[in-house]
Amino acid sequence: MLAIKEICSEFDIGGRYLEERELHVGNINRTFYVKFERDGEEKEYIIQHINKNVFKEPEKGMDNIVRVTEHVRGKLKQAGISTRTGVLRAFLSKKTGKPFVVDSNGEYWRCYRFIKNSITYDSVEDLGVLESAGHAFGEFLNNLCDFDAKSLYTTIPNFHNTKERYKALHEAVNKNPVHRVELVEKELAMAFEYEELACKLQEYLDSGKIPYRVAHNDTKCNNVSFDKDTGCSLAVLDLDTVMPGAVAHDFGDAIRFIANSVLEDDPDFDKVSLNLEKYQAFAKGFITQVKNSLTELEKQTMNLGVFAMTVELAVRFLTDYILGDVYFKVKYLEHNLVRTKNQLALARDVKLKMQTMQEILEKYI
Ligand code: GN1
Ligand code: MG
Repeated sequence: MLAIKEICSEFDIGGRYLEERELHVGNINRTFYVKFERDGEEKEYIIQHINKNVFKEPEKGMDNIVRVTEHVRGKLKQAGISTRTGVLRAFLSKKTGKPFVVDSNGEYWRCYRFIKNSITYDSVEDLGVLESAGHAFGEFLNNLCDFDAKSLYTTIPNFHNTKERYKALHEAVNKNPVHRVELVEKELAMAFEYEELACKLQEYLDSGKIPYRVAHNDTKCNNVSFDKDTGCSLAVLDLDTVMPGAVAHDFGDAIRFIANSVLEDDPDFDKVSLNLEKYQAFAKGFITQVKNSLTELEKQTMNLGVFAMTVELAVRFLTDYILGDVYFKVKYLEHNLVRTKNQLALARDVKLKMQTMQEILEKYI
């Protein structure tokens, strides 16, 4: 891999390089924080290596990101909100004028302005911060509600198509390339037990009963940046998967991550549960932002989204475990299996709490 300093020199950012450090965030791309100095001022940037194994056509993906961030920037300006902190800005290559650089190995890199004094959290305990995260994702969708979803390039086909995710699991089981199927019989049985309910949201989408809209599609709380001092949300990050999707996918993915009592890869499965206080805080921030643009049925399917996304992640982690860890970054041998068990435990709890979740949601709908 090329030196980050050299990659930086290809972008139109200028100044004197001071330091870099890798940020170990996300399961797909590699991310680096870089500091420069210009005219006596510190300038901070994020350099990201785009995983081509996952994002097959980085140029088209970057085109999505530029169009979407421009749209959001316009909305923020209208509302008098700072565009320096409220939305990502991608820098251009000095040579090509494109929002990415291709290195001599054919690898793709992008460069964003690092949002000053910002921080991201892998887990959040403070209910105010959780509400703010909900607000951020809800507002992001709201700002894009007049953006033509169909005009976006689909960076990963069938990304949240739960039925297709099950198909991929079946295929992995049949292939069994690294002889792990025999180790996961219990998990497979549980995943298949949940299949019908987990695929219901997809059926609503397939039959047109609920619409495809512009969705973020990866609403983990570490994909929002917060002001270090005030705890207020600033911008939504990680825009590679912004493409047509269901609002319930975004709500569900956020809840399965943020309202789990433990991290998604915590091996203490007895501690896994859906924390209803956290659920309520996020839901309040999110739903109050999006409710005016949702149809009745969409409102009724939000919690189905929580179940579907939790099961879908279990299915994706399990598929990857069976295939020999080819997609998600893993830190140890059983990492994907631990993630699977964690998400299955969460799905069980979500199913038990559906009714209570709906009662909470009604307050904000
Ligand atoms: C990946 O890269 P990161 O951590 O933001 C994945 C999400 C999963 C998540 C699980 C493009 O997101 O779909 O929910 O891991 N992103 C992609 O932690 O597959
Ligand atoms: Mg991320």
